[in-house]
Amino acid sequence: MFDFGPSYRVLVVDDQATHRTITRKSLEQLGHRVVECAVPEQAAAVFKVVRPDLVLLDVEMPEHDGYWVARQLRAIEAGGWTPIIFLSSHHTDEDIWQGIHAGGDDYLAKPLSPQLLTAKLHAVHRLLQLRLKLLERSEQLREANERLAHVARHDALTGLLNRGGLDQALHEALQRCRHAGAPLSVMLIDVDHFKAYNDALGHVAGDAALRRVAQLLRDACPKPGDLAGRYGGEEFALLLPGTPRSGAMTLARGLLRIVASAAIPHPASSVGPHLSFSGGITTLVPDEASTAEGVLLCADEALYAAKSRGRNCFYS
Ligand code: GH3
Ligand code: MG
Ligand code: MG
Ligand code: MG
Ligand code: MG
Repeated sequence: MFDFGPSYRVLVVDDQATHRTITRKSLEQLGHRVVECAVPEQAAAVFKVVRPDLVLLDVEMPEHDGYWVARQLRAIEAGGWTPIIFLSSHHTDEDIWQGIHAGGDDYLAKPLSPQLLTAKLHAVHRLLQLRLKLLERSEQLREANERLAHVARHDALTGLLNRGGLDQALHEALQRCRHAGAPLSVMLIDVDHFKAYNDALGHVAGDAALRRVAQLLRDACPKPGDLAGRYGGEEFALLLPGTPRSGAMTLARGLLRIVASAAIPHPASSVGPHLSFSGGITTLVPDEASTAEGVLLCADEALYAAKSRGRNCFYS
């Protein structure tokens, strides 16, 4: 005899009690669990509740035949697959053709031979194992794709959105704000005298400082929908959909306070003893002519103005 591993839940649909009993006994002897259904019109409802591993289906039944039931079951599954095996005393080539055409996987003769049933269950078992493996693989692939998509849009050092992720988010924010007639504020933030920081303390300390700044910016994003990203090098960007100029200015003052109170020592800054940054802000209610490039250019010009005004400040 074959080793089937787990026992299966088998749905037996047959209008005749004697036939159901014979089939049930054969299956139970092989260690499987059986749910019986005597009425073809109820088979679909029972199937949904029981979620069987296998269906054994009589062909000749009153009102609706087994082919009709098979079509009902196949319609429920939507991409899933539960093996359906017909059991009938009629098994001409035409009967078998109809059964397979209706969605059945196999067609056996009544009275059921236990040896044949065992062999067919073995074949079904192999297919179910294969199906499980395929499902596992596709789930692994889906997860790998998700991880890849995340890595592609995020910066490895800080975990913030990277340039590509920011560009996409900015395009989407522009569209959403244009449709809603809402303002969009964008900040470009650049760490002050960061080359000197690296020169004084080394690149490892520089990396750690960038991670600290990233964390401060992430924590400072007050609203859901606000996004922080690393634009490149020691430059960061905040996208603030729905935030008007006044709100962006308030946030900017908050950011300057936050980075000051973080008090990250910067021994080579002309601004003071601690690390600081400068920012450029642009706010618009986007229209058809608004582009991501145009918005970033405005924010960059404002950033340049903040640098010119002595750093550790924002310009709008
Ligand atoms: P400014 O105040 O005008 O912005 O001066 P700055 O020195 O910050 O600007 P500059 O563009 O001259 O230098 C930027 C520095 O940022 C140079 C570069 O080595 C450093 N940098 C960029 N990316 C990284 C990084 O991933 N890690 C570290 N440690 N340093 C980085
Ligand atoms: Mg019958
Ligand atoms: Mg019959
Ligand atoms: Mg820079
Ligand atoms: Mg800089």
